[in-house]
Amino acid sequence: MSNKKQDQLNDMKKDNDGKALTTNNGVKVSEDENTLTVGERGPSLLEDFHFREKIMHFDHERIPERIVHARGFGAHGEFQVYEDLSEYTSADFLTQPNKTTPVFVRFSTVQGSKGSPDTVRDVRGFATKFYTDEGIFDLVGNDIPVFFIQDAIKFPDLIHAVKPEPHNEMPQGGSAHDTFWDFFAQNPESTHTTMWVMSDRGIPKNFRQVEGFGVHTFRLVNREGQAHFVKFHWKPVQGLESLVWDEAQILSGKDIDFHRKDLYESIEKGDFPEWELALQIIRPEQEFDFDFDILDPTKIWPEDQVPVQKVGKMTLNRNVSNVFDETEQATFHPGHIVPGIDFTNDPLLQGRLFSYTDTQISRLGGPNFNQIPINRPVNEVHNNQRDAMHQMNVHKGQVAYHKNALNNNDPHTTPKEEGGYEHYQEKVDGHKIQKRSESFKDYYSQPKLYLNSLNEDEYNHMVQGFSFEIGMCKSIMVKQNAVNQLNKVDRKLAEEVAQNIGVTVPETNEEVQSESKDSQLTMEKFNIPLPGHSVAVLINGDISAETLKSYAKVFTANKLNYAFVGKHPKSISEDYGITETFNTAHPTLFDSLIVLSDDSDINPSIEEFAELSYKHNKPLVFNQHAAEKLKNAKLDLYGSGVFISDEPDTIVKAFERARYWDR
Ligand code: HDE
Repeated sequence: MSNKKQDQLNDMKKDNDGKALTTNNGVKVSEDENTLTVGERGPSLLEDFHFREKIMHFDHERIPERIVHARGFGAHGEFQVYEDLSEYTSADFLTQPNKTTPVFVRFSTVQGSKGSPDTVRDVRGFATKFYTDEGIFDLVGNDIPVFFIQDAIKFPDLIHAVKPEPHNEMPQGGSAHDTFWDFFAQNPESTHTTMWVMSDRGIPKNFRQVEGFGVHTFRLVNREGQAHFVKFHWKPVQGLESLVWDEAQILSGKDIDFHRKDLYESIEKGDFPEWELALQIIRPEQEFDFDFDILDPTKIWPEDQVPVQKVGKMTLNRNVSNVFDETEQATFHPGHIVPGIDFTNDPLLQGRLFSYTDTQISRLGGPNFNQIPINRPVNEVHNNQRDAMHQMNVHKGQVAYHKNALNNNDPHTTPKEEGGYEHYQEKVDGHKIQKRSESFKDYYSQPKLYLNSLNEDEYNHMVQGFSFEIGMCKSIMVKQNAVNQLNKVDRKLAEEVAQNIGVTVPETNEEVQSESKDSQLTMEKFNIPLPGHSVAVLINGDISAETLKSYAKVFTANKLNYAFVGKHPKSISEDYGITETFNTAHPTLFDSLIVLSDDSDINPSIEEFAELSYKHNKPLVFNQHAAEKLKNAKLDLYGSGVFISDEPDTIVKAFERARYWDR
């Protein structure tokens, strides 16, 4: 399947097949292994231009990593709107259901550097570039609907606090350290987002199963110039799943590429992840109808109050050809908008509009980064901007200014009725001040709403998250201050965390009084479809090829990924084999476990595998022999989510729940 962006990229792709090796100046090279020297053991000669060029280019291969969101992984895809949304917006990609718009998505972690592990506890970036026929629209969002701060001027402070500490550059990839928790305690607006990060949302199982949120309040503007406030959401068709913290930590060592590998392999296999674009819309006259300020990025619009409408679908169906050329050089910007979409006065959003281009100029070495293939729009670009580093175009003609008569005033402006962008004509009136609006100052009601909306397991995981993270701080003062903040949200939470980390429970109960819940905040509400999950089948002793074949049949029929794991690799039949061994496979790399045994003694590695899978609450299936042999293992053979059966399709039943928290 081709799309406009792919066609454009294909035109720029370089293929070395059958080609002669040349220098960058096109001279054919005859020798690429030995430098030019005087005699076989003599001095090297600088006149070896191929050597000089090869080394010089290599010396400059690295560019600065992103200051935040450095570690990321991207894929191409398509977006299609379900119905014409012209009631709300004039944007062409949102009003034409027949139209397929190419997209490029980059998922990322925030804190860690480019080589940090995927499964750290962190917010995930979810940035989407829509290559629309009216220009590029970037939805530069996260997997958590709120943000730590309300004003962009505090962003450097937040990031300095969460990044590795400057005196020893530790820790890498996480927020479990003093400066982050000091920031948390001293900047109460960070409470809400931090609660989300300490919940299961902070350790997603993969990129395919995260939600996406534009976070800010944007405006949709229709052809008549009428505006509505809007929040953008991505709802994963794959459902939402998280890791267990212990599992996430082990994975950071076992496979630091865990998330990118999952996305890459799913797409390679043709198992394309999908998200539905969803909108929450507030009419202008409702702006002040809520007990929170709709411009405050630390607040959600509870879905029970402002329903979410699913309006379109995005499918990621193509991996990049080259990660540096495409993913690393991609420049997302919340300021890339198209006619029919506009900003609001959210002070965080306004600040972002400055930051992204600015950082991209230093990261990509000049202002012409829009000409890099991945960043080019699919429609034509014409203006009077000229020159600068790495100019890729050859501009014709004498004229590079507006207005002109010499070139018939081209390139010409376009009236708004014909698709020229027009900023929404909001009326503003006020004094210049540096002060946060009073309506932004309720820092605790929504954290409480989030807490009230979690189920018991999710609540317990959050207590563990806080206890681990704050517990890792060295300063007793920081730990105490952090617990004092939690005491403003919820007394029980503060008590439990205080006890776990050995600080004092604050004397007075300062918790915000609210019983409010939102039914859409628990991850439980997501249906988790079976396809795409993985099964490790551990083989003990002699299991017939026929038996394995009958299991493989069930896995294939249910689109489950699987591996037969044994002591040694072994080809069983033409199609089936033991591809993984107890040395290469690990329980954290699979969603579930089946143990098939004959009546020989169980291999100790299988016992360890089963115990860890049990600890991580995964579905387990043992055949009768295996169950007998695992009698002494540290797991409850009759516990929740443990099935004893010789039937291959028991795994389907076992996956009725992706995790059995009630063990
Ligand atoms: Fe970003 N952010 N951000 N951010 N952000 C960057 O831009 C910034 C914020 C987000 O995959 C940087 O090109 C400021 C919120 C994503 O390439 C930088 C503020 C949200 C990505 C920057 C915020 C995001 C970035 C670093 C406070 C969710 C990765 C490299 C006002 C809605 C995009 C770059 C990618 C990247 C600045 C807050 C999401 C420095 C000043 C809120 C997904 O410009």
